[in-house]
Amino acid sequence: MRVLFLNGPNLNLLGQREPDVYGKTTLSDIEARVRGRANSLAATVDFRQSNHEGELVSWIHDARGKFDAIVINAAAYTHTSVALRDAIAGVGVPTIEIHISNVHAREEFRHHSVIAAVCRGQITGFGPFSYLLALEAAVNINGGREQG
Ligand code: CA2
Repeated sequence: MRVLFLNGPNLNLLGQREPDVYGKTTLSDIEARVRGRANSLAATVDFRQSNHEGELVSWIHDARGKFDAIVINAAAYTHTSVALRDAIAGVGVPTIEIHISNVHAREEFRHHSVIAAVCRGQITGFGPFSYLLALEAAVNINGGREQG
């Protein structure tokens, strides 16, 4: 079970700016938690961040045949990127959309996700725990089981 975690623009600033909205946990902290949980689920994880739309598109393309699921926090590109939507739709790897904040409780422009319709589901508003919920969902949709 191989899961590719993709993080979009500005998520490298997590824990350093706007702690009232996004909390004090850094992206590295989140990665460590995901890796810990992945171990007990016998899953392997690749965890990446980019501020560049095209790089995210290329990573989605490259996931074909290498990963069983993609978990993506597309950040602001969630609301704008037809390119990410087309990549997710085209690659055929089940993809889970996640957000740290509850996008539906925020500004109206965050209520619409361009990628939601081509994802298996959306997890939003659980803080860093959204990443762990998505890992569980990724294993579940692939028929995985916890060891032990
Ligand atoms: O809640 C989420 O996970 C978001 O994907 C975060 C995006 C936002 O555009 C989405 O609407 C919801 C923003 C990520 C930027 O993260 C920052 C963290 C610290 C300081 C500044 C930005």
